[in-house]
Amino acid sequence: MSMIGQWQLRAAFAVRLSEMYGREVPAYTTLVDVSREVNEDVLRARGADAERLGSIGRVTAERHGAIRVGTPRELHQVARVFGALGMHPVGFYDLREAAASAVPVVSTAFRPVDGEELARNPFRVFTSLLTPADPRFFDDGLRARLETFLAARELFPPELLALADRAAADRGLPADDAERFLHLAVQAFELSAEPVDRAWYRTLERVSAVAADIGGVRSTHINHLTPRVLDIDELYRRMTDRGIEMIDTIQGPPAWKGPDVLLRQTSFRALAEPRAMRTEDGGVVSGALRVRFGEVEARGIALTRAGRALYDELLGRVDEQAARHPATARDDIARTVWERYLPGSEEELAAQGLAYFTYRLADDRPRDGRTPPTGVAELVRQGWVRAEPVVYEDFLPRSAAGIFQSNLSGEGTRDNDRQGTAYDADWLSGAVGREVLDPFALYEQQQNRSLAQAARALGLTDPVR
Ligand code: OOG
Ligand code: NI
Repeated sequence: MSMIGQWQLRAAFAVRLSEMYGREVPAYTTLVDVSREVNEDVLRARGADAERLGSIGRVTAERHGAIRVGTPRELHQVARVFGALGMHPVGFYDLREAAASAVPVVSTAFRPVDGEELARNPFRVFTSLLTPADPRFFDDGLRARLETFLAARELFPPELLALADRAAADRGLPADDAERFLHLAVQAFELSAEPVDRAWYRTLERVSAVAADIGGVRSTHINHLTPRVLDIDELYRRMTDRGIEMIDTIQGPPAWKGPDVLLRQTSFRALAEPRAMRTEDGGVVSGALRVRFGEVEARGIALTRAGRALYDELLGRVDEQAARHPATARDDIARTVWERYLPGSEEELAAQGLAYFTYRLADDRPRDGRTPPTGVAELVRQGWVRAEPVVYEDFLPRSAAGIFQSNLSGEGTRDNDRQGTAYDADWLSGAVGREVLDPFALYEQQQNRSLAQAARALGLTDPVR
């Protein structure tokens, strides 16, 4: 029987999850349609340039999902399911610190890590883990109740996990098993019809709407599924024109005339969804919860550590100026700051070591026996190699916190007099049961490999810098 490889499983899972989410949240389908229209228009207007950060095939299929789980055990199971799809945990995000309201989670993103796999299908899932042990949010009593509740539920059936382990070990599954695996995997992320214990949900909601969404129910669900768009400002306008209420801002870098860097995100507001509720006297009534929303994003070039430090510094400057000039639109302030401090071209970003590029031999490189120069910048300038930007595959904690926050119903409560529990990438690696990879190291590897290959092909022995 034919084997379905891991990347095919990943692509099929993304498609089926998208179909399922479209049935559950029809506005998502509108978002996908409008994104496709915008992408087609951008491709027509800009031609090949529109595909500089990914082929239109990749971008059209590209999605990221977001899920939230309650315990390290659940997170480890998630890692097995996504491991089957060739996705690995990358990056550590502490949203407790990035958010002003109560977002008691730490997160990572499961995604493919090598260039070829990303080009085949870049599906990724932002995955958050609840932190019941953080006393700023949960007192001892609530923590104990929450942990007992979480320990008693099962998010992923044993059959799904067994199939996942086989897919990871054999790098794929026979067609029949693949079908069963995909069915069970999508089902695990559907919104459950089981009535929500209203009193318990409310108790958690007073602390944090996110805590209630995670720990107030006996199952998990996809929170949002995000398409990628080539012009997010245009997307925002078109969604608004259709009468869909968007959050106030586009998170991340401002619109400006220089290169797109990192990630810009926005969303339509969380919609009220009907959910059955079990009341205190055991009856079931119909209620509604507002937790799921429709995010959309535009991706730019991956920044180096230095580039990222500059980005964070610029955000700080924008905050400072926005506080001093409350009457000026934040976006205008941001654009001015960007134009002043961020290099306005890919060449400059590369020359200053602020962004990642891969390098390949130019088809029309000199062939007259000349010896190529040894420095990267000169190799590019004299037409020996071409630089191609590396797309940012990860997330931004502050944007993530902003997206969480703008879609929460209440602020929740948080006791800042208490010391928060410290978590880091190492701790999360232990919880996930596999190493949480460093995104910068992955980008750097990709860049260095391409440079080494180009240097070898040109017969250069000196390391190219
Ligand atoms: C995750 C929010 C973060 C993003 O794209 O930054 C996120 C969530 O709401 O669970 O998905
Ligand atoms: Ni998201």
